[in-house]
Amino acid sequence: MNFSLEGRTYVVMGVANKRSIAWGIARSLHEAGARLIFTYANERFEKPVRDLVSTLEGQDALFYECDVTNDEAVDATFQQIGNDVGTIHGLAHCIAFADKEDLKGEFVDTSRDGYLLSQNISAYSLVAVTRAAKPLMTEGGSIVTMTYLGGERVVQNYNVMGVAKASLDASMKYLANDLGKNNIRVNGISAGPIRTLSAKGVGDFNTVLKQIEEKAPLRRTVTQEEVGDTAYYLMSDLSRGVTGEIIHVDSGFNILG
Ligand code: NDP
Ligand code: N5H
Repeated sequence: MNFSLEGRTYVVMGVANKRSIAWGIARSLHEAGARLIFTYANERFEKPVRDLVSTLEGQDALFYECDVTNDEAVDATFQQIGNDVGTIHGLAHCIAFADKEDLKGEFVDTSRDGYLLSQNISAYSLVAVTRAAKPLMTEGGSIVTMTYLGGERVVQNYNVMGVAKASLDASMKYLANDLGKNNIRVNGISAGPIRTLSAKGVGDFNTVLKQIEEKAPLRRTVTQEEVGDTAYYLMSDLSRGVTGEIIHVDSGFNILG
């Protein structure tokens, strides 16, 4: 069995900066020998992403702008990727967004627009990119999305994002069922709290981190590298019998009552 990712190509969506979980995934896949393709929401993120990727020795990466709220942009991006590289072997979807106002107070106050915005970017986008990537995955492959415990149970302040992650988790399972016959696996990684740009400025993040350090079985928070290595497992043939699954990389916090 060959666990190297040499000769394989993976699309990584959602690198904002060096703290991004997507960047942890990119580094793990790079270490395993994969060729990487990066997408970002807006052209102003191209330079920072290119600068980061230039630190990956010998990586012959490609870069594309792709706002996941725009179906034409998603389709055009994957068509272009197909023209440029032909076959891809997987995709890491590390994208979420909600209005800051909806990440505090009571969920009952969520507006229709705020609810739909978070569903659009954080959940439906997985369906859109999976559909667009499928024709390029001619040798089978693996799609990985990022989720959080707040989609399984109520976590204070996560609110509208919790409902979006519940949608994302269910979408992941329906996609896994559809694409299994094409030998494409679809799985989620449920990460414990990690300080990233998205997490910055959201209510009580320090309290959440402290709670993990005090209560989680491993008594520490997790890192982008640990999530990255689980993504490597899910992309590799080590996980060839695993689909429709959510793996918690959270120091075991989710088992607590
Ligand atoms: P980052 O802020 O680093 O990444 C979030 C990414 O979402 C950004 O790269 C941003 O792109 C992208 N994004 C937002 N809107 C769009 C859009 N319309 N089109 C394309 N991309 C978009 O944060 P994280 O690394 O923390 O987040 C990655 C994933 O991990 C998310 O799904 C998050 O919910 C999940 N997660 C995070 C946890 C944590 O504690 N940090 C815990 C569990 C799950 P751009 O910068 O180009 O705008
Ligand atoms: C219980 C918690 C803490 C409270 C809730 C946090 C939810 C965070 C997720 C969303 C995706 C954050 C978000 O959309 C922030 C934006 O409103 C503002 N930020 C931005 O626009 C920045 C610049 C860009 C890069 O961000 C995005 N997303 O595009 C949850 C935490 C313990 C765990 C956590 C932080 C989970 C998660 O899903 O990220």
